[in-house]
Amino acid sequence: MNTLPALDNLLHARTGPMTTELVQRPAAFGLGLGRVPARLAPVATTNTVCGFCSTGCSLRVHLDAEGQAINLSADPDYPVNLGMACPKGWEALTPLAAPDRATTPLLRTARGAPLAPVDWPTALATFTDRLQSIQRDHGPHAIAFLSTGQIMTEEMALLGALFKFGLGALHGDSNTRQCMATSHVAYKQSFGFDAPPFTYADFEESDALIFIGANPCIAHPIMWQRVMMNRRQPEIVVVDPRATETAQAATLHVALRPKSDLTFLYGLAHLLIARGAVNPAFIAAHTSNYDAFAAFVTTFTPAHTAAETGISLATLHRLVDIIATRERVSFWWTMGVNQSHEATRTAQAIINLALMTGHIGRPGTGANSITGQCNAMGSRLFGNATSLLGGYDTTNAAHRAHVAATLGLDPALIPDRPGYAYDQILDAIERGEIRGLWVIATNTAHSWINQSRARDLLAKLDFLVVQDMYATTETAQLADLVLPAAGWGEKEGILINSERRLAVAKKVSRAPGQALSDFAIFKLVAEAWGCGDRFRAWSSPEATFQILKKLSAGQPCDFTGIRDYAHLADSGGIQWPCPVSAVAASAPTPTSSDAQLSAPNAPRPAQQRRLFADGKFFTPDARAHFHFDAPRPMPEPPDADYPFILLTGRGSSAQWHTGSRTDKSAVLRKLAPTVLTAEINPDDATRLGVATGERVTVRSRRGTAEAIALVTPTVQPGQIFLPMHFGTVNQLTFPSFDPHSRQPSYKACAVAVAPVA
Ligand SMILES: Nc1nc2c(c(=O)[nH]1)N[C@H]1C(S)=C(S)[C@@H](COP(=O)(O)OP(=O)(O)OC[C@H]3O[C@@H](n4cnc5c(=O)[nH]c(N)nc54)[C@H](O)[C@@H]3O)O[C@H]1N2
Ligand SMILES: Nc1nc2c(c(=O)[nH]1)N[C@H]1C(S)=C(S)[C@@H](COP(=O)(O)OP(=O)(O)OC[C@H]3O[C@@H](n4cnc5c(=O)[nH]c(N)nc54)[C@H](O)[C@@H]3O)O[C@H]1N2
Ligand code: SF4
Ligand SMILES: [Mo]
Repeated sequence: MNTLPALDNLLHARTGPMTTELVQRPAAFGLGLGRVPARLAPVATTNTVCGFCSTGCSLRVHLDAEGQAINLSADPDYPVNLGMACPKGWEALTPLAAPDRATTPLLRTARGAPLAPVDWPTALATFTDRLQSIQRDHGPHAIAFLSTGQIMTEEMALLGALFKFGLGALHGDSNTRQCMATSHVAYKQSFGFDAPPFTYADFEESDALIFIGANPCIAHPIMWQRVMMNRRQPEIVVVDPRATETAQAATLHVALRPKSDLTFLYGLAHLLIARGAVNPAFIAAHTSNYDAFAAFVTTFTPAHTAAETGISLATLHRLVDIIATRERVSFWWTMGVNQSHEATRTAQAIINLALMTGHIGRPGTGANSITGQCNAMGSRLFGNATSLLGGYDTTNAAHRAHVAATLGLDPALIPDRPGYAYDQILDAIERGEIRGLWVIATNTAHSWINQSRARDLLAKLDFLVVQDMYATTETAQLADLVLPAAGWGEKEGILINSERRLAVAKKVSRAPGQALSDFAIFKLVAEAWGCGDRFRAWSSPEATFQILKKLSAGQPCDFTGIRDYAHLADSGGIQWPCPVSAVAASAPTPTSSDAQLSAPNAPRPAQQRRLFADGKFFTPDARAHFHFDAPRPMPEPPDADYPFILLTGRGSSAQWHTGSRTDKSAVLRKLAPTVLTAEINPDDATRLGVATGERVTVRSRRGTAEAIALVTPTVQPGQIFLPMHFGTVNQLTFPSFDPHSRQPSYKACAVAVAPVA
């Protein structure tokens, strides 16, 4: 084992310069900084991309003489956020300084013993000894990992490659399964590649924007700002059981019954066909299977659709009018669609509407899945979970050979089948098949569905490693070994936003104590494990970026035209695809002072690019395919004992998921309730004798949560809304999954509500 020299280098490197491109711009610091003590006066500024949501806003971080971040402001020159940021972005530096950061590795030496600090060599030796002994006793596939859409692309690629091609294991998945798996599968089947087609300019260029199961006011506030900048007097339609902040700002709110979306969308298709509001030329030239789809939707009559969804005929006709008459119609969806027992077909029903009307490939159109986490797109392309690095097919021998050759590896090292999905990994733990688990940048013991079982299974493991910024997360508290990770702002790499834009996140702060970047930890594991030679070329994040670039060559996501990090930084980020021809065709741009340091005269591709302008899709016949299936009933409908449907989702723009980062900011804590709040309709509240501010229990067949009632007409009678940011919420949720994407259906289960006596 040859870890020590590498470790020395890594720890030493932490004391070096924070960023390689400190740009002197003293004149820029007059604004926004207030009274900064002289010793903290910024001497430089650098641009980075936000590490919370998938919008991918650019932030200008102001640095002291040592290159440490002092504070930040929103970047006015970036094509995504145009000088805006939401509260999480403005507060992005605060969670880095939290007192509960993991600053050394922590080890539990016996069951029930507390976690105690150990040094890195001990942590690495324990990691390899325990996981290798599990593999010896139970086979190579008895260990698994669960990772994230919140680390750098280079980090997720290295993890996936290390685990499968180095540690010789098969099963690894990420929280992207909870989030974007449905979009991934839906696009892949319909378009031939996981390719969200839009660019953010489409928010401004649409005549009608139809949001389905999406609440961008809260979850993607800066995308919503872009909608507000639309000057075409657009219709804004929100399809959501709740009158969300977004629905309240819409021109039409379609408050359908939870999980009736598939019927609703087929009903719209039926009406569009009946009205002759389809685009036969587009269908004939660019799609397949339309006739079967048209025949299938004949039974989705307006009367049937209205009865199943609770939507009036007048509303159905008004919406069909909008789609039929507006020139540029765009469809947008998020978790209200992706988290469902029939999610993939629902997403494809949206895609089908865009295809049959030809609303795709033109400005202001598209069947557009909005991503969730800052790098969900990176994990979809390079997580090495469902598909092989770079979107290749792991079951295809030619693809495996190509990836192996690009990486300089023996093809035999590349597994010929995908590993288990998240839920299947947990099932395998239950069976005793998987006994060691490595959890990276996700908080399973809060965010996974049906928590009691999830926690029982984590406790059943022989060895649980958690690699996180904080030792206090629910999952870290259950770990046998905690590896302290640097977070966003303390390391560098590429994040890919919802519109496929690659951008560089920079190191602007030193990680605390002995915390290391995930990249560095993966490299150390490779050395400790004895497979470091296979990853020699992955010597730094930027060297890894060059490897990923090679893997992208010739794929729909080809970004070989991006020269390096400096090129990206100078270009306002770059959307894929960006093959060499995309930049060769464009003129050199005037260089900014950033560029003069390292990327003189690198040509920029156009800043806003959408896919499918030529009507050619990524399927073998270049046609988009219509997919459909009959709707199925909700797996756990309400009944006499559990009469309410529980909806869950984002509570406020200040709260991020399980709160491990956002709860550390006093500013963000002031912007949202700090206790679990249950939103309930006034009719139900009156019937139950509950008033706002009073305590209620929300009970399902799996658990009970206590909450404070918030009586509001924004939820329909018979429904309850709980924000996901509180640990008890997933005690209640019912574990059902979409059969194609295996994404959990977090947003529908049966509960009972009662006042606390
Ligand atoms: N502030 C903040 N922003 C975030 C996040 C965060 O935690 N906090 N997380 C990020 C991530 S990872 C994600 S994935 C996105 C999620 O972004 P969104 O999907 O927009 O957020 P959610 O609140 O989960 O769900 C959206 C809506 O789906 C509705 N819904 C529930 N059931 C149904 C149904 O059956 N049909 C329809 N049509 N709608 C339904 C809910 O009422 C809810 O308003 O947000 C990202 N942005
Ligand atoms: N009921 C219900 N449950 C849901 C949802 C819902 O709508 N309803 N939504 C689901 C969705 S869409 C999602 S995406 C998931 C999110 O669920 P999680 O992924 O579990 O949520 P986070 O709180 O974002 O957890 C990320 C963890 O990574 C750590 N971390 C942050 N940055 C780094 C880093 O750079 N390195 C390392 N090693 N660690 C880091 C953080 O401290 C945190 O502990 O929740 C899902 N769960
Ligand atoms: S909208 Fe998303 S990317 Fe932009 S500042 Fe807020 S959290 Fe960050
Ligand atoms: Mo998500």
